[in-house]
Amino acid sequence: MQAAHKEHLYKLLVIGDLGVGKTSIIKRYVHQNFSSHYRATIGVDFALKVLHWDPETVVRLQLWDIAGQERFGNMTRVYYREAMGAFIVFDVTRPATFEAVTKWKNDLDSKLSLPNGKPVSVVLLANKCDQGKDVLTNNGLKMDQFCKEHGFVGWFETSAKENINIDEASRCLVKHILANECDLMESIEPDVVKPHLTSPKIVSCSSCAKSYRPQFWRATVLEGQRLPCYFLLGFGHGL
Ligand SMILES: Nc1nc2c(ncn2[C@@H]2O[C@H](COP(=O)(O)OP(=O)(O)OP(=O)(O)O)[C@@H](O)[C@H]2O)c(=O)[nH]1
Ligand SMILES: [Mg+2]
Repeated sequence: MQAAHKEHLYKLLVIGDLGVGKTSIIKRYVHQNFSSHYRATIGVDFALKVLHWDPETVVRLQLWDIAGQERFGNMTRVYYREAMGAFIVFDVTRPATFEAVTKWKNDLDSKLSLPNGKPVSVVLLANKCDQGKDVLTNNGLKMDQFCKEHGFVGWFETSAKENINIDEASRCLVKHILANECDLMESIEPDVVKPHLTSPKIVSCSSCAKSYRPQFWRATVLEGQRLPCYFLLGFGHGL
C-alpha cells in the first residue's frame, strides 16, 4: 500500500535591518549562490523552496523577503498576514542591527499571532559569521538566554557567503511550525485521534539541530523558482 501523502504550505517571513543579509540568505538557500554586490530590496520579494521532509511529507516554504527599509512601518502588518514563522536576521559585524532585533520581534508579535493566539515561531539568525567579528555571539549562553527572554525558538550563526547553518536554521523553524500545527489541530478538534507524527516535538533548538537525520532533508523539485507576486497573493492571503 502507498504511504499517505501530506503537503504543507507555509508562509515564512525574513525580516531584520537594512543590509544584514536577508536576500543573500534566501538566495543561498534557494538558488545556492551568493553575490557580494548589495542591492537593497524594495518592498517585498518572494521565493519558493520545496522540501521533501520525509517519505510522506512535502513542505513548501513561501519565503517573504521584506526590505529592511520597511522598518516596522505600516506595510509590515500587510506583509505579515498569515505567516506561520519567521527568521529575524542581524549582522554580527554591526551591533546596531542586533539592537534592532527586539524591535522587529515586538513589531511581529504585535501584528501577527497563530489562530490559537500564540506567537508564531521565530528563529534568530546571526549572519555574516564568516567575518570573524562575532563578538556578539561568542557567548552562547547569553544568546540562549536572550532567545528565551524574547521568545525565539532558537538562534544560529549563519553565513550566506560560506553557506553555514542556513539549512539547519530552516529545519529548526519548520520542525517548530509542524509541532505548532499539531497543537492547533488538537485545540480545534479535541476529540480526534492524534495523527501519527514522524518527527518528535522539539523543545529547544540546540537539541533539534543535533537530532536531525540528514536523509529527511532533501530539497529539490521547484527549488529556485521565483514566483510572481500575483501567484503568491493568490494563496488565500487576501491582500
Ligand atoms: N561576508 C558576508 N557578506 C554578506 C553575507 N550575507 C550578505 N552579505 C553581504 O551584505 C550585503 C547586504 O546583503 P543583502 O542580502 O542584500 O541584505 P538585505 O538584508 O537583504 O538588505 P535589504 O534588502 O536592504 O533589507 C551584500 O553586499 C551581501 O553580499 C554573509 O554571510 N557574509
Ligand atoms: Mg534584501
